[in-house]
Amino acid sequence: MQRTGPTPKIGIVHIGPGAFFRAFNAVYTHEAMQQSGGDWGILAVSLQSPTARDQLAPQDGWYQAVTRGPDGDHPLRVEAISQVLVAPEDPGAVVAAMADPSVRIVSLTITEKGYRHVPASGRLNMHDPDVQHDLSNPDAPKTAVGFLVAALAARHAAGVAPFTVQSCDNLPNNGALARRIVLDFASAFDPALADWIAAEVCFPSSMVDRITPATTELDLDGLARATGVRDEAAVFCEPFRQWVIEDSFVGGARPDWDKVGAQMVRDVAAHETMKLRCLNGTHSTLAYLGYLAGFQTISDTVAADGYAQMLRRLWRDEILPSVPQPEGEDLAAYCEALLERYRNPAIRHRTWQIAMDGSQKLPQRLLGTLADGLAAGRGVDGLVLAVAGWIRYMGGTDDAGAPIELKDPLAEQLKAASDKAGSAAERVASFLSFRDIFPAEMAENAHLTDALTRAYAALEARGAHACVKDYADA
Ligand code: CS2
Repeated sequence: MQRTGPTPKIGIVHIGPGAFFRAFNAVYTHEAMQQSGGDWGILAVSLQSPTARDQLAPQDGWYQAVTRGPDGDHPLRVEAISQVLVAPEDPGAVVAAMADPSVRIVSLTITEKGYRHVPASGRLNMHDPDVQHDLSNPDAPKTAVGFLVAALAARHAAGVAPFTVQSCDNLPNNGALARRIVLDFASAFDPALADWIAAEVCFPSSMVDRITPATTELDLDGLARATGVRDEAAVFCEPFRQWVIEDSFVGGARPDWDKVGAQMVRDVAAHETMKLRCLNGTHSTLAYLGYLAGFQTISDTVAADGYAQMLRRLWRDEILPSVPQPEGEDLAAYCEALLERYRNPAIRHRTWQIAMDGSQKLPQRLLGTLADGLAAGRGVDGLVLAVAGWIRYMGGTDDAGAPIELKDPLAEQLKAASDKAGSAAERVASFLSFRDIFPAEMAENAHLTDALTRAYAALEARGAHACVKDYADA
């Protein structure tokens, strides 16, 4: 089955065509074009794998975004993707596409590690081997920042207005982070270009939210049986979605996302903090303390005795006191709704998937909240248990003694540190010494080091589930 309508003219290049992008950005843009028209077709760019291209190209870019709620599956046919490129096959073609004046926005879902930044500082990691490659080979980049600067350089040279760079990843002040790494990169080889970017390019921040597990063959088989059509590019997500976007675009050029439910605001910060700390912070907590206890999915974990109670205490006593009030949000109701979203049995979101890349996720999901709690003299036992759970997880063995397949840019270094440590105290001290993750003032906090050591020892002695119940019942 092919498209039902014409292929839309390209107005957006999106880097990172994974499941979340197809369940979120592309759905909003598809609906905005349905509502208001406009040349907002998406050229999707994969920086590494050909998978998305191989799934989408044979079907001319259309696919189904299937929302899964208690009342069953609801497929939406999405036709916003006009083309897919695989950057390593022809990086020059990607740069040329991004330099085309018809492209008004370049958006990113490249995950936390895709920014090649130092999590604790937010600066570009100039020692990253691929960043080094791109600085030496600016016409054949490998990284998102390399492509952004190469395309902006081409537009500057051609006297073409720049595009807007729109980060859509789970990072605080993600627009400012994108701006920072782009300027760090550009300054390294063309200060005049960096000045132009700083003056002319918009980097709006946005808060993005839709739980979208990785697609499985079982999902695709079930959809094919239900619809009679095999759709290799389908994605499966929860009904809930929320997009809060800083309304700052070059020339004001963007799709009418606000006409299909997105919130255009002046300042996204409070919404970002709410989502990163209330949702992603507890997601990571459940991922580590659930996986260690043998629970494969978020819904299985929150159904187990003690976990929902732990979440409610964590939100009430340790997270919400650190979250500023976003306009229009009822924070207590937001957290209760999160618990219902986690309970959705139709969404099989693996704890292992969420546990991935913890070294890149913990600073904005848990450590910022922990630092605020310590500074305010609040109790932080739940946050400490969550961080101790991550340290235990990175030891590579679950509570049943089964090996864990660790996925993290720092997995090798963290596992080595764990293996080398002879005691809980040594293990905690060695993890706290990773300055890319833990700022010095946190690592030198004796109260925290002691609390983490005690929590780690309890996890080792009693297992994650018992520790969760202890915290929930305290
Ligand atoms: C999850 C997020 O994989 C993870 O780290 O916590 O992808 C989460 O599902 C989304 O941020 C929800 O909006």
